[in-house]
Amino acid sequence: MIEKEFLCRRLALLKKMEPSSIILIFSAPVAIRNNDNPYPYRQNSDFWYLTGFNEPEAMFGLIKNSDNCYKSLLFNRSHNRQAQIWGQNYIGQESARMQLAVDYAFPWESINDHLHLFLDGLKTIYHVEKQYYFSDQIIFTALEKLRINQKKTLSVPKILLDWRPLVHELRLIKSSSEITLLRKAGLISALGHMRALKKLFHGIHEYQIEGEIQYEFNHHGARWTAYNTIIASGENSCILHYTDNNKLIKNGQLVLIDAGCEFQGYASDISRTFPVNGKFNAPQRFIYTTVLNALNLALKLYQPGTNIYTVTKTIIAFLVHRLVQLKIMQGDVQQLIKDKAIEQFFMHKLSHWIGLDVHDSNYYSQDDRRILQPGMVLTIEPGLYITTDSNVPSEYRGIGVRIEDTILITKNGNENLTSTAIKKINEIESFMVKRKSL
Ligand SMILES: [Mn+2]
Repeated sequence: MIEKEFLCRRLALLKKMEPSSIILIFSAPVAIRNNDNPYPYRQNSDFWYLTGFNEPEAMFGLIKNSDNCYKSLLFNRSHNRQAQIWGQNYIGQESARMQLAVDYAFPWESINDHLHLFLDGLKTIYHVEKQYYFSDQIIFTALEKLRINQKKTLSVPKILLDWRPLVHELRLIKSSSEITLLRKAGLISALGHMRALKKLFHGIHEYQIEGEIQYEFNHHGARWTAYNTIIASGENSCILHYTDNNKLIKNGQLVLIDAGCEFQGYASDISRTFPVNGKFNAPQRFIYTTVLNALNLALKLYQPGTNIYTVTKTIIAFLVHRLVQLKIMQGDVQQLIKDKAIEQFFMHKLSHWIGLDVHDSNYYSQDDRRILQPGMVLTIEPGLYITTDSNVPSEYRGIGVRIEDTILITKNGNENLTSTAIKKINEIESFMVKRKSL
């Protein structure tokens, strides 16, 4: 039987829906890597959140009739013995009704024949336009069928709304079972970084460290990464989404690692920056300490009642103040803050939500004034990236540092889900001395 939690989520969503409405959510299509060879399948997170169903070519619908009667609807692939032999074991309609607790289930290939009958007479359709080409086609076909028939017996819903504000609002606050999975994802990701630290030497390629991290994730039951791993040595660390990972790691460099696993659908996001030879030199140490202190300050500030905007303001003031002291920035601190001069060295956001997606609840991703409350999970990721062409004292050029943890907002503050990955300078340096005997 389906876990109760999926049913609770559907009920919570139904409460938010307009009377006389239907919400339509499509599963993700298979993505082709080359020729007939697909990428590993990953379900659409919203579809998963409401169904726990991992097949492509499916549509989940929730209907709220005007008399507050609720029904659920699924179109999915038919069970097929021939396909099963090739490893494609679709559950089909009969099992879907039981396993996924839906009232109606129809074969996917009949969606254009049947969907319009479920829209007939309702006032509102919730659909996200332009998410997938095929899903727009299906909705337009159904609406067209109703329009053609309108004069006879069928009637067309007049209102089209986006369901993301409703679903993403629910996803913003994690349940206790989601928190359990996020904790595990955080721990496994942290262990991946610890393995990277153990295996980091000059003379190997960045992708070899990527492989070590992948090994550790798999070893603990996390098959996939939550996003493409970044292993950026030396000045590559100043390229924010560097995923080439194909350069040789050299003595004396810092290596910026941004890697997190996906555990049972839930993401973690960690960045660490390590010195290849086991010791930070003076300029590396100044930059690293600045970023680490910024992270520690944010860890103190994040708690219920504040918001990302307020914490970010404090962190930027701290960074500017410190960079002026280091003579990396020049001028009046208040003026530099006003002019957003920090964007030359820190050009991304301090925090983002995380959950089923690494950038989670994306309908609310721009809303940094949202008041934090227990159950929200977000990252803290201050960074400083000083490109080789920066107009700063030469010893700082080519240094890029990001340190990132994933936290859960709790009743009294926050819980760091990724603290197992060490980040204090003395801890990193002594670990790297001892590691040969580990
Ligand atoms: Mn992040």
